[in-house]
Amino acid sequence: MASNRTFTMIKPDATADGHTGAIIKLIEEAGFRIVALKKTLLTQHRAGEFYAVHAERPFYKDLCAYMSSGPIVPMILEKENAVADFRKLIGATNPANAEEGTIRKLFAKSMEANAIHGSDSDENAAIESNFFFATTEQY
Ligand code: RTP
Ligand code: MG
Repeated sequence: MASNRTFTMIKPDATADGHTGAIIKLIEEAGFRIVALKKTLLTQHRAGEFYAVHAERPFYKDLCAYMSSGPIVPMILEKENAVADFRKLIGATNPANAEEGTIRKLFAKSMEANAIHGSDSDENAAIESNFFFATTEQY
């Protein structure tokens, strides 16, 4: 059975450009309930832990530098079929391939600075939620 929660974070390009409110509005209008939310900074080391699955990829070092370059807004979201529906809402990794109306089509600047993250599985949604939020913050 699919879990009803996913994890997201608004990335540094989008917070720097003042898109945080607009992105949260789209998320709520799409029917997601915000379970947990904060604004925080990742160190390069902690960004590396978050994206450890990509450690061997050529873009990993740049990704960690970018993800620690400014504030991020991590959130836990709730909705039926949350993981898949949220990936649809954000669109393709490369904004050039993202569908009209998706968050990345609207706000992403490049393949790397692509405005927002969305978990790719129920298992990773739980791991990523616990990376940023204590159990007592996930209500
Ligand atoms: P995310 O994990 O952030 O939701 O993105 P995703 O699943 O759509 O893409 P993924 O393959 O997991 O890549 C993670 C993030 O790494 C950056 N990236 N840069 N320069 C490149 O070729 C490249 N490829 C990926 C992006 O910020 C991507 O979201
Ligand atoms: Mg991913």
